[in-house]
Amino acid sequence: MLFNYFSSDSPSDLYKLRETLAVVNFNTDCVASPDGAISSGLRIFGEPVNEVWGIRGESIEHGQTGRCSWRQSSEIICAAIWLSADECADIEASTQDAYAEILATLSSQGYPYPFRFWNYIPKINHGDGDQEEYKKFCSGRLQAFRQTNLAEESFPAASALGHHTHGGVVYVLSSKHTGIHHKNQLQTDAYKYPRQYGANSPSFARATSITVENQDLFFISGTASIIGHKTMAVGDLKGQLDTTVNNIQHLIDHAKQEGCAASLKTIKAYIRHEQDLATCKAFLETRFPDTPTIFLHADVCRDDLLVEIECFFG
Ligand code: 3EB
Repeated sequence: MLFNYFSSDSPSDLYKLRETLAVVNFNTDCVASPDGAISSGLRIFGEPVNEVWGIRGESIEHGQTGRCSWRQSSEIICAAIWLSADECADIEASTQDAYAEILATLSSQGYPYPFRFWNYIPKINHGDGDQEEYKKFCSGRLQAFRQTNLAEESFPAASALGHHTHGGVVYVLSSKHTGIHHKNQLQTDAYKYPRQYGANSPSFARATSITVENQDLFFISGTASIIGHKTMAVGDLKGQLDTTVNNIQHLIDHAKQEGCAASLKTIKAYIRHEQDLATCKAFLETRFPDTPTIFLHADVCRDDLLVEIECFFG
């Protein structure tokens, strides 16, 4: 059984637990860490905790293939790869290489079906038009997916955010069996966004569900205030929160209709401006009072988006 929780214990203590699949940490540089933590480069608001993924009742094997670090249980692997600050200077080529390497590792380890990606890169909104870092990142990712013959319908759930340190990281959960990748009827599929959002569209599904050893898992991608392909409520935090949570609720209702039995376990909220923290916190505490939530300082990939929210159901 896959579980996710937030813990203030150190990554090395968390890895002493045999069930720990991955520890993602915050408030550190975005570089591979000797303690095995997946350092994100993001700053966390409030008490510093780590994001922990575990597999109940299993022991975890770990290793390194090329630049890719991984930990695996019988059914799920978590793999991570970092981009150095120098590599981030050419984010398109470096993203393509990193994705090619991580996808090759998932296959060679025997878990060829990625179901959830996280991407944290520096200066995500720097550059104009097609030269914006996020758009170049999207081009590199899409080229790697094409090269690996991963079709649009197989693009998994993802989040892509900017942090304020150097270097980048991609980490992924992947399985031996395929998941189901969901659309949101309220939003244009990201991989079909019109040309104005970049030469190569973002490659992700709005949500992915997968059943692993009889457990239903459901991952909602980083979700923002977008309806169709347009940003809604520009400059209006409350309006963006409403639209975002409405998008999330729509995905939850759709998953329930399809028979998904997973329940909401954790939320990660990414906030562009620190001064918006209190409002975001109050809003999510009202909407999801019983769900452990962390708030991270991050740049959202469209510069008019103030907040992005992702959810895990298990
Ligand atoms: C959006 O809906 C907002 O490029 O992997 C959300 C989740 C967003 C994932 C990605 C981007 C990504 O277009 C941005």
